[in-house]
Amino acid sequence: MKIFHNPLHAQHAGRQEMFRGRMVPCHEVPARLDFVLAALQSRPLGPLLAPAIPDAELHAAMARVHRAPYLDFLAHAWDAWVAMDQANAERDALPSVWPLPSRHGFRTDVVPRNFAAQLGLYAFDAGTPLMAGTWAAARAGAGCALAAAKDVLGGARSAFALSRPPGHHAGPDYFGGYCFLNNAAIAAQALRDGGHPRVAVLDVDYHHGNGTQTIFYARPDVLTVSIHGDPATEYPFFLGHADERGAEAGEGCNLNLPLPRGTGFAAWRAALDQALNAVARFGATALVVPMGLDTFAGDPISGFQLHSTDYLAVGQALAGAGLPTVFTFEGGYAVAEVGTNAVNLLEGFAQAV
Ligand code: SP5
Ligand code: ZN
Repeated sequence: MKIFHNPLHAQHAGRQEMFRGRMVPCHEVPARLDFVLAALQSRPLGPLLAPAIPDAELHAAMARVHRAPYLDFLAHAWDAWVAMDQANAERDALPSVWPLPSRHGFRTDVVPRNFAAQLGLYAFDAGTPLMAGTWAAARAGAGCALAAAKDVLGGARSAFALSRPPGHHAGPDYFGGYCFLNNAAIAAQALRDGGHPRVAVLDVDYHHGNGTQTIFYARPDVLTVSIHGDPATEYPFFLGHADERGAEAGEGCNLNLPLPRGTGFAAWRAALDQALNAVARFGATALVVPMGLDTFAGDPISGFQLHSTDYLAVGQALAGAGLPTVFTFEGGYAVAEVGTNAVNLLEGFAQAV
């Protein structure tokens, strides 16, 4: 399995996120990726590569799942933030005003000139700081996802896009949940565009993959499945319920499997079987796995009870789908264990193939 890693990831390093009225240290830190690299060094799964995708090709792939004004916003966000106030150069950008889209008549069809307002137009939380290197890091990460998809299109059984910031909470035109560009969606769309007629996304992060769901919600050619903490109590709260089944031509092509906080491996594994059955019934010819390791019992912000050895079994079960598979790197905030857990999952997959 080739591993496409993002050499620019550390340019995105948020200091603080807003949590219940105070600023707390960011959970989504550069060390997460370094621990995965360290685990891969002691248990190699394949060559480590830094992808080189031409600008035009990368931009076209991002534009297949994200709207042009949003990509433009991201590309210029840091400069606009500093232009508001030179003192902003020392601060991460975070929104503090939102339009409550589709409620109470607040308008989202007019992009405000005020940049603080633009942050609120394009973000859905105040936990996702944007800084000078965010665009470069996120963009290179999308390149990893695209390179992994191309490798699989070229015949590889699997590939791993090892990048941060993560992606599965980012929607067509919004960021949040530590995510800016939806790497898994970019990979899934690239697999479609490369000739796979039906692609499945099976999201195993603790949090609902709201961005991916929304991007493909009306699409009959991409199945989105997510196993996650019940949004009644867990982030992202406003999407991820079991009754969201897809829309229009995509009716029936979204499956949410919410589980209560405290769920252990036996019940989680049963949900994975349900998810894999749906992937098989759908007739997918390729699979994308947004791989969050925040289902780990030791995760500081999550509530499932998986243990490190369980991830070997998760990888093995995923391999049972028998599909060319792209893995992306999503959550997982027990930093010292995230490398072991990620490599356990990938090794479980590789050894079962
Ligand atoms: C990719 C991913 O896993 N994103 C998760 C985003 C969750 N953001 C909200 C988490 C708030 C937790 N803050 C806990 C502070 C405890 N001191
Ligand atoms: Zn997560």
